[in-house]
Amino acid sequence: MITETTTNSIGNPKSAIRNGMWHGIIAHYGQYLPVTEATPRITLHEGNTPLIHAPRLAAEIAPDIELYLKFDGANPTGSFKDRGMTMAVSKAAEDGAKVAICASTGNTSASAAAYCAVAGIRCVVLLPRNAIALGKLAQALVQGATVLAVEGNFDDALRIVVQLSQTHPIALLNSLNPYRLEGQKTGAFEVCDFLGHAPDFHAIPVGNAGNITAYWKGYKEYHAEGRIEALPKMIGFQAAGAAPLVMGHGIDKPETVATAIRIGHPARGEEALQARDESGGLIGMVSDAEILKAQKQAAALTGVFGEPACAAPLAGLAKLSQEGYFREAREQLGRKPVLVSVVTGHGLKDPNTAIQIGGEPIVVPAEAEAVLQAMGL
Ligand code: AN7
Repeated sequence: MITETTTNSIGNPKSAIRNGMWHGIIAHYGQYLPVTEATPRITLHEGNTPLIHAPRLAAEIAPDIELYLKFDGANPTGSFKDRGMTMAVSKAAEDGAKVAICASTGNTSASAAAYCAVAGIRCVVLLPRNAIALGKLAQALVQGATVLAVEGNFDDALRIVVQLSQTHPIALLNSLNPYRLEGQKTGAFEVCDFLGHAPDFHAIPVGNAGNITAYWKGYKEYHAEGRIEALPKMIGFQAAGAAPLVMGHGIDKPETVATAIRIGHPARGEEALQARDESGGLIGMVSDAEILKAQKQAAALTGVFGEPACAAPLAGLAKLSQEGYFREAREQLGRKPVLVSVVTGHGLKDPNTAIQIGGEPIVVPAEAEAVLQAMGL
């Protein structure tokens, strides 16, 4: 539950929730973030996203867990990237940056473009040509970024922006920027604040591996502060065609329908493996067919419409549950383990894939009788 924060010493001490309204993660969690009074607040009031109990989905895919979805697709630009971007762009503005750059499989570029629009910083985004979802491309273009379609994949684009940010006065907004992780760790804080404790397991899609790293950091910080008593096991899932952390080596030509996580050389790979090992969790992989099935199941059984990448951990959970993975935890706890899976991006981002799995509408004449007939009544 969110209550008025009076301990927040950053900026206005009572600025976190004013008149019942949410003012973003820096306002709410500033005491845990590397900001000072001199840091401009570049915000779209991101965060405070719903944690939704999903018993109907759990009954279908993993009946031995208590499943919650953290719907980060409800952020202002439709993905979890906004948590990191409010921090990264605020710090870039504090440093006087005039130009910012990122490589992206889509969501980072949409978020970067939006926050740079707030700050008045020029934004340049490098996207793998013909390999990002339509909604994300539209966002970056409409929000005024310079959009470059690179004739290569995400890993190529990332290599270029890292190089340029090292040789030119250009702020790097990828999750190699430590402020991105600082912002994204607030997702873990929100989960714990809502539940009143940490979940037993935390499931998450893994691409460039920034978010699993950030969540683990957030849980560990809350634990060190004594705000939670136990830590979750971190369960990451990659797409089978883009699963370097499962295979144990980089993938030069990653392929998956979940374009958000079509990444072969994750920048935060080592940290992701560390999060897995420190927490006693795992990183697994699922096929594209499993991803698409889980995406539709999740939307139809929870009302939470996530993009394909978010279905990777859900498809993974179904497999783990069938294999009896949660049995031991259930016996130890004497109850179903609580598992939070992050729905990292909104399903509307990728309408082309959604239409493919959604099926065709039934065409009917404009008559009540025909509608009843189509309904099977
Ligand atoms: C919906 O936008 O990498 O493991 O450039 O958009 O932190 O990379 C997106 C990644 C999961 C994976 N879910 O997170 C980008 C980008 C969604 C995403 C991930 C992404 P990381």
